[in-house]
Amino acid sequence: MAKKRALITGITGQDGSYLAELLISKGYDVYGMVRRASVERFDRISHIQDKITLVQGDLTDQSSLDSAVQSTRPDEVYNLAAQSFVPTSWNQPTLTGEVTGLGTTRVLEAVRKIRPEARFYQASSSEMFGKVRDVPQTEQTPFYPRSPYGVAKVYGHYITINYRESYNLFACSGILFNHESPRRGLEFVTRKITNGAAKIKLGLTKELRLGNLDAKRDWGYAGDYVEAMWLMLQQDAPDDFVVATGETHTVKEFVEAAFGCAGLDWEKYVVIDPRFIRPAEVELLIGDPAKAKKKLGWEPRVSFTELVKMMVEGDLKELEKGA
Ligand code: NAP
Ligand code: G4F
Repeated sequence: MAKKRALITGITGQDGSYLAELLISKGYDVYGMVRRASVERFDRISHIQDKITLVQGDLTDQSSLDSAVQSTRPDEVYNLAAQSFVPTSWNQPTLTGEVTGLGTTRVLEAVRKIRPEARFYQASSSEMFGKVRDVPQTEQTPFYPRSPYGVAKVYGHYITINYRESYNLFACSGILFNHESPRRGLEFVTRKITNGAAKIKLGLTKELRLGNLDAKRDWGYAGDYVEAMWLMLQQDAPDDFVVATGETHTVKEFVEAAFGCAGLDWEKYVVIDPRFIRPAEVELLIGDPAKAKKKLGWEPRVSFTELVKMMVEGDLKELEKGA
């Protein structure tokens, strides 16, 4: 049987790198879309670069997306590319709308016109629940986004459903709660904390400046979550799924656990800095993954404690290597 072909937008990101590894292990031909940059930053995929094929494209440019779909003829398209950092979405609200919102329509258009038989995955977000209407949040919970990023993701979610219903595309929206890993971007709170704790442990810095420690998040491991993306596209019919652990923790609990792993008392080092407080906050996220468990047979494997430990150890190792 011919090998399946998958196109991943956002392959240089955290999730793109784990998804590419997963699809390679399943025997796919993996194509990744990358943006042109003056200096290439393929750190997360350098270990698999000889096993994947990269094509150039940008979510703001329709013709590049058409070419990417035309040249790769994918059976599955995973749209992971986005302006994904919530605070930046207040500084660059129209760019966020263009990339994270309209970019989804552009990828869907390329699929509709050129490869309508391809299955499509949209990287939707628990940030869409914002000021939450239900606890825990399910596929039925109404959205109330609290950032330009959240608003753009709501658009991406509904345009995915609309293309499914209008054109009969096999299009799925995965509503994923926060997921982290040693490959998480340094500006996101978990990695900022584990990297900060590791630097303090190694004497490279003296403090860690953070914003709201009371916000609660449902944090899982990115390696587990990309399996749910793949499973969604293997079903008989397209559908939307919440992917979460069902557990929530405050940022403060994450800080305590991470500093604990490094053998440090966090209260001596963490400074609250108003610069990191957001104009509007998402106070509480906790997802109910019951549908994903029942229909996809998906369950998270890595616990909160294991995740924190994996990230602190990863940062210590990386910093010690660089020292
Ligand atoms: P990430 O590490 O920030 O990666 C984002 C990717 O998007 C990068 O590969 C980036 O490329 C690419 N990108 C940005 N703008 C682009 C553009 N204009 N054209 C083409 N590519 C562009 O994000 P992630 O954590 O892997 O998340 C993957 C997706 O899931 C995102 O859509 C995110 O919004 C969504 N999501 C994430 C979480 C989470 O907790 N991680 C939860 C729910 C949903 P460069 O390397 O060139 O910048
Ligand atoms: O790690 P964060 O920046 O992630 P956030 O805003 O929840 O967004 C992430 O998860 C979404 C899924 O719900 C994704 F869609 C999105 O792409 C991204 O991956 O912040 C988490 C919490 C916030 O409440 C924030 O106010 O941590 C709080 N926080 C406290 N101090 C901080 C800081 N966040 C950051 N980034 N930096 C701080 O210093």
